[in-house]
Amino acid sequence: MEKDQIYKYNVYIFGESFVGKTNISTQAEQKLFEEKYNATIGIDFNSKTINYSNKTFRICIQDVSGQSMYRSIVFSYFRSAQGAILVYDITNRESFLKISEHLQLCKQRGKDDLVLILVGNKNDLEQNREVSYSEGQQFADEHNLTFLEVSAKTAYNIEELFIQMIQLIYNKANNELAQNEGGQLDISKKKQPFYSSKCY
Ligand SMILES: Nc1nc2c(ncn2[C@@H]2O[C@H](COP(=O)(O)OP(=O)(O)O)[C@@H](O)[C@H]2O)c(=O)[nH]1
Ligand SMILES: [Mg+2]
Repeated sequence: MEKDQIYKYNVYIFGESFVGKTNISTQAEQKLFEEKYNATIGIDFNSKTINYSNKTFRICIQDVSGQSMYRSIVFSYFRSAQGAILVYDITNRESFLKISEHLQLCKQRGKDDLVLILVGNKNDLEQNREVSYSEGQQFADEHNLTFLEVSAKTAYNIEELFIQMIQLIYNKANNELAQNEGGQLDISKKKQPFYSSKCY
């Protein structure tokens, strides 16, 4: 029975323009990388299906344009999202410094138990690195975020990123269920509620 069930999660990608948000989501979905820059207008949607631990998960990835004029549209939907990925570019210190603003917006506008992952992208460009791995890790530790460096170009850690996301969301939902019922956590016996039935 469980095999037929699909767990659907909405995940947003935030970060400054040019950090690689669009390429992370297209690499995840279609294994595509685009050298040429195309500015995202509004929001792009991609979805990624992952089979993990005998279950099927579908992540709807909402790729948000950096332009702030779109933020109000974005945030009207954001409240129901289960996860957010905060992306900076390891070759651009400015983009790293801006992460705290994106994080603040997520904390203000997202649901209380939103799963947050900090991502340093373009890890293939070691020679141009401006943000060390340990700086990223330290920021993540301070704010209680999961941290990964990835490359949308080589696909390094892209699959890992989305697997970690579904694990974190799935475990959180099951923990909450266990707590609400005052019982002990036993994932095999818990039924997880379905979230939204479609990508927006
Ligand atoms: N070398 C390298 N370039 C990347 C990577 N990810 C994105 N880019 C390039 O960075 C630019 C901006 O990427 P894009 O995904 O459009 O950024 P967005 O504005 O955050 O959506 C494009 O020219 C991409 O080809 C990466 O992992 N490595
Ligand atoms: Mg984009």
